[in-house]
Amino acid sequence: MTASISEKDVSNKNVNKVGLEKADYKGLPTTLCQGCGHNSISSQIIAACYEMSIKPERIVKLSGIGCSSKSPTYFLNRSQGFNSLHGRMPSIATGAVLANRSVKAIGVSGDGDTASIGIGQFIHMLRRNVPMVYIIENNGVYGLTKGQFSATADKGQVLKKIGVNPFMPVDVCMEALIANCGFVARSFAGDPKQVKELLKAALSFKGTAVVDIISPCVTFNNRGESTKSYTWGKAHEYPLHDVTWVPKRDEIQVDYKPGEVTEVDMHDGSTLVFKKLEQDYNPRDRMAALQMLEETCCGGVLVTGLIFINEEQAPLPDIEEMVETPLVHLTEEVLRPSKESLEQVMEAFR
Ligand SMILES: Cc1ncc(C[n+]2csc(CCOP(=O)(O)OP(=O)(O)O)c2C)c(N)n1
Ligand code: SF4
Ligand SMILES: [Mg+2]
Repeated sequence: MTASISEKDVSNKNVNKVGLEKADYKGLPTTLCQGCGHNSISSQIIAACYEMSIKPERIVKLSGIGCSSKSPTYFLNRSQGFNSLHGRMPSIATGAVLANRSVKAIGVSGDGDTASIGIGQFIHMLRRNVPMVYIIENNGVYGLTKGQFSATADKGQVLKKIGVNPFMPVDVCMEALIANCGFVARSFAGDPKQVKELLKAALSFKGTAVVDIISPCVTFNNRGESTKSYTWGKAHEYPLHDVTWVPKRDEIQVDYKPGEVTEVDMHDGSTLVFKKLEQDYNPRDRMAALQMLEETCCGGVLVTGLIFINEEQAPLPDIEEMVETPLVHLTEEVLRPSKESLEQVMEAFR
């Protein structure tokens, strides 16, 4: 049993604002291949939740099927979790966040789980704005079933035992933008600092936050010419900005020249600070985001960062006017309709 805040030494610098150490955010030892990008993403989920002082018990972990979907076992041991069916995680997530508005949902999916079998569920989750962080651990293959091409594999890519992929890839960020998603980001498992800051921003967001992370499969898809490999990603990563998440209690220390920094206030009172890099990119301009993805999709670069943000859209529980109290805590008296309202309902069917 982990010690509570009162039992811990408050002078311990390793303890966060809710009295927990980083080790309290860990999961079971991984059974994934050594060097798999998915492991490095799990480490950044642990770091982000610890640094944000989120109580692990407030998080629900959701996944589908795949190596990526196994990974929730390897972080946040103290959270609830549901490892669902291949491509069907969004349905389970929708039910969970409607039934209990007090939980934060983190979904981990794969490119097969999301862009192949799960593409329909993915799109409908986005148009409903289901409040959750939706991570796609994107390696271009079905890792768990031994490396077949997924729907995000590059056209013309060659894999030794599989052959040539004749089909155009699905770009999950572009799909998210088209479906009106209010938070679309892309990162690379080989860039852990950026992954962590984007995850913190996603956790501060009120609706669906899609984080597409290129996550190399070292066993089936890590040859230098693959756009989902470590070598290619490291050589071609093109960050749009330096992104830093600042908690609401910290004052923002702006040490950049005016005009070089953009700030975005998040729903939980935290702030996102963008330092422009080479180009003048505005993550609030949806059409510019689409154009940028279109122009760079086959351009030999891996564009990373926050691609689009729009905090104005209502999330699903607001649209459905769900009560704040988790449904499980509603008493029978509250749930039972009055005689009059029942009669009104019956009348509507006559
Ligand atoms: C309905 C159904 N169809 C097919 C499968 C077989 N299957 C299991 S995992 C998987 C693909 C996983 O690929 P991805 O989501 O990219 O995850 P990765 O293993 O690459 O992380 C498939 C096709 C299944 N489990 N269920
Ligand atoms: S097969 Fe690929 S995706 Fe699966 S654990 Fe190994 S490296 Fe990771
Ligand atoms: Mg995959």
